[in-house]
Amino acid sequence: MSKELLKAKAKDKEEKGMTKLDIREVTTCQATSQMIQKAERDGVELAFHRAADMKPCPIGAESACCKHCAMGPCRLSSKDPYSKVGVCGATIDTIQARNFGRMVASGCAAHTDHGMTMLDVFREVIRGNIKDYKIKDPAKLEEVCRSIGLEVDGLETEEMAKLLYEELEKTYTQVEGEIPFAKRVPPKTLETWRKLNIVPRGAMREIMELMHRTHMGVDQDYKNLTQQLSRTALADGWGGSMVATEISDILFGTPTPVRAEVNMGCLKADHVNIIVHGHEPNLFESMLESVTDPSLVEAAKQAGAKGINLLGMCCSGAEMLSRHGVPHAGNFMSTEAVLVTNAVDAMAVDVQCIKQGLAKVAECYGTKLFTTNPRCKIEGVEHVEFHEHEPRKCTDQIVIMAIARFKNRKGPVEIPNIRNMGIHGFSHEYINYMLGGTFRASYVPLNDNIINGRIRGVAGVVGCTNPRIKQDWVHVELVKELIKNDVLVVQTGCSQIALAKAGLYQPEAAYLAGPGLREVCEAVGMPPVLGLGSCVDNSRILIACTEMVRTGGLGDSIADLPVAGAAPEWMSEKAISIGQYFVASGVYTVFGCTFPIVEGTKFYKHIFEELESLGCGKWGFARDPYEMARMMIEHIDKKRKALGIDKARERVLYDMAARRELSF
Ligand code: NFS
Ligand code: SF4
Repeated sequence: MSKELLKAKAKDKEEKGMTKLDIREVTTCQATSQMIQKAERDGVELAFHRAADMKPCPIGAESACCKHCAMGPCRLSSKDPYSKVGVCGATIDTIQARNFGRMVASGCAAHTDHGMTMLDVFREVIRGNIKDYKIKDPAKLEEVCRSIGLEVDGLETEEMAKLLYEELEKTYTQVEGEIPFAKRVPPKTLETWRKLNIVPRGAMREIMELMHRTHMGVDQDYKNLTQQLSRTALADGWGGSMVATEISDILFGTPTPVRAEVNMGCLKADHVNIIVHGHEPNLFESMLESVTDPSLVEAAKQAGAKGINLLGMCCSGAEMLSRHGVPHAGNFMSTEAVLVTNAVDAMAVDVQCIKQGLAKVAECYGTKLFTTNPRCKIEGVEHVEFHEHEPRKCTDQIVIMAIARFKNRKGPVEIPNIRNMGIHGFSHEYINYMLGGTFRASYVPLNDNIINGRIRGVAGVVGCTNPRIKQDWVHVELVKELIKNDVLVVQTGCSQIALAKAGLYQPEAAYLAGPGLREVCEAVGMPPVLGLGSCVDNSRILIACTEMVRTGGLGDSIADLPVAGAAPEWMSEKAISIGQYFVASGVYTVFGCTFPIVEGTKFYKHIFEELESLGCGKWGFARDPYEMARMMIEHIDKKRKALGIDKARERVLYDMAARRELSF
C-alpha cells in the first residue's frame, strides 16, 4: 500500500467498524469528496473505504505468483525473483509473461466483445430486423469502406453496409491472414509487425491461442509469449476497439465538437435523474429517446418533477458526452459516490467497470439500480434485459421505475454544486477538418506545427481512476505539465472526465499551455486538451497517428512520431491491453499507480527496453506525474532529434493570412 493510503487509512474505527478516511488523500474531485463525507455520516461504505481496508498482496501486485495448475499455487519472491521457480519449474519471467498475457487476453476480449455487439446491431439494421437504429453517417460508412480497400463506386448505402459488415466480421473470425484494418496501418509499421509475426488474425483465434499458450506447460519463453500477447493486443486496438468506434460512428454519427457539462452538479433536485453507466452506446442511445418521449415526460410531471434529466458515467457516458453533449456525472471512482447524493432515481448499467459495491450503496439510498445486459448481472439487482430489436421496451420501463422512485424519494437530497462547461467530441476526422479547414481538410497544419516546433509533440493521456491513488490528481497534474511544455494532449475515458472537471476543456484553458501550443489553440479556437470519447475510442488515436505518418515529414512509422501515451491511474485489464497495443504500434506508453511485473527481471527489460529496438514502442512506469511528464517529454524530444526537427524553435507570429488558413 502506498504511503498516501496508509495515511489515508482510518486512525479510529467508528462503531459500525467503518474506516474513516483522510479525504484529501483519496481524491481531488470536490464533488466526490463531499459525497465521501456524506457517506461517512450516513454510515455507507464506498470503494475508497474498502481500498483502505484491503491491503494489496505484495506478491500478487508484482505478478510473482502463479495459480495456473493444482501443483501450485506457487509464490516466488518479488524481492529475490530468481531464487525460486514454480513446482513445474516455471521461472519468474514465464510466470509474469503468462499473467500479463492473460490480462491482455481479458482486456482484448472485453473490447472485442463490445465491438462484436456493435457489429451484431449493424448486421440486424442492414437486414431490416432492427428498426430503431439506422445508418446515420453514410459518409463515414463510405470512408471506412475505402480505407480498407473495398470497391464501393456506384454502390447504394445498403450495399456498402453489407459489404463492410462481411469484411469486418473477419476481425473476429478470420483464421489466417491479416485482419481488415491492418490495411490502415502505416506500411513501415506493418512491415515491422510482419517481421515480428504479430499481425493479428481474427480476435477469437488470437485470444484462444494466447489462453492456450499461457496454460500450464505450454509457452515457457517470455519473448515468445510477448509475441502472442502483442498480436492479441493488436487484435484489440486495430480490431475490436476500432470496429466498436467505427460502427458506432456509422450508426449514431461521428462526433463533432459540442459544448457540454460534467460533474455531479448536473444532477437536478427537482427532476427525475437517470444515470447510464457502462460501455456500449446502444442502451444509452435508446435511453436518450425514452427520456424525451412526451408521454414519459408528462408522467414525470404528473409525479411532481420538472422533467427527466439524463446523465452518463464512465465510458458510455464519455461517448454520449462526445457525440450528443449529454452531461457526464463523473468517472470510475465517482460511480458509488454519486448515489450518495440521494438524487439519482435510477442507474442503468450494461457491461464493464460496474462495481458490485453499487448494489449496496443503491440499496442504502433507495436508488433503483438495473442491470440490462445478459453478460452482466449482479446478485440481488433487478435485471431488465435490453434487446436491440426492441430497445425502448427496456429503457421505457427503467424510466417508469425511475419516476416511481422520484415520487417516493426519502431523506434529504444533497447535490454538490459543481458543474464544469467544456468542449468535447473531437474525432480524428474533426481534427483534420478543424486544422485544415473546410475545403482542404488535412493533417498538414498539425504536422507543420510539430515540425516548426509550436507543438512539441502529441500525448495521449487516458484510462481509469483507481482508489490506490488520489483520484484525478495524477491525470490533472500530468496533463497540465504536458501542455505547459507545448505538448498537445488527446484524451479518452475516465481521464478525459478528470480534466473536464478541472476546467481544461474550455478554450480559455489555453492560457495554461506553453507559448507555441497556446498560439495554435488561440488561432483555431480549440482547447489545449482534446477529448475523443470512450476507451474503445483510443482507436481514434491510432488513426490520428496513422494520418500524421501519412501526411509526411514526421518519419515513416508510428514509432518515428514525437508522441507518447499514458494511463496514470489505470486499474483494469482493458488498460493493459490498450497499453500493449500502443506499445506494439510504436508508442512509448507510461503507466502509473502500480505495474504488475517485478522491476529488473528479464521480462521487464524486454517490454520496457528491448521492444523499442525491435521497431515497436516500449513501456514506462512512474507514479509521480511530474516524473511521468519528464519521461514523456524526453521521449518526444528524442524522436524530434531523430527526425532532425529539434532545432531552435521558430517563433513566427501568425499574420492574418496564416490565421485565416488555420481557422475554420
Ligand atoms: Ni476504460 Fe471505461 Fe474508466 Fe478505465 Fe473503466 S470506464 S473502458 S476501463 S475505469 S477508463
Ligand atoms: Fe506452479 Fe507451474 Fe502450476 Fe504455475 S503452472 S501453479 S508455477 S506448478
